[in-house]
Amino acid sequence: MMIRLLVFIVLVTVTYHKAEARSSSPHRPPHDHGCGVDNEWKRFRQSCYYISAEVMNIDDAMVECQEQGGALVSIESPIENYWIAEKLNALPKVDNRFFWTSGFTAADKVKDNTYYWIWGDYTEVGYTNWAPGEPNDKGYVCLAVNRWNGKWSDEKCHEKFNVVCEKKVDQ
Ligand SMILES: [Ca+2]
Repeated sequence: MMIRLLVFIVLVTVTYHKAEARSSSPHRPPHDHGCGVDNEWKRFRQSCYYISAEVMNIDDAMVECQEQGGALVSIESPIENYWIAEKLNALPKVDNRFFWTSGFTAADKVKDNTYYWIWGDYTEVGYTNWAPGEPNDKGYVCLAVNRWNGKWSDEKCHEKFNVVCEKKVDQ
């Protein structure tokens, strides 16, 4: 009788723990937060972010993000800007204070040829966080974010900076 009771308790315990393990990770393997397992992407809300260890110009930055499975970052809200700046700020050692984003300028040919800023997916830049006096450069310029305060600056696209990549989380 005692043995039967013990077997019953063990079975109930094992079943309970199995059910608990299933419910805590219904679809994904452990450590996968929607950004893939065992890589350097970090999750924030509905996006994953990757910060390159290497510096490069904007053309190489685009290729780097594509090879990593994403695209250059678009910063669309204060909270996203804050989160990114916090991550950049916490980096142990990088040479530059600027990091590339997907922002670039385009001329409105239909209107008066004035320039405005768009993100890599061709949506117009809405929320902005320009540093005082920015944007102020001429020619082929791209949008960089300052690691120390999250403020934006236009910088020559051929400059070599680290890169922030973004990819949307699969729903
Ligand atoms: Ca500038």
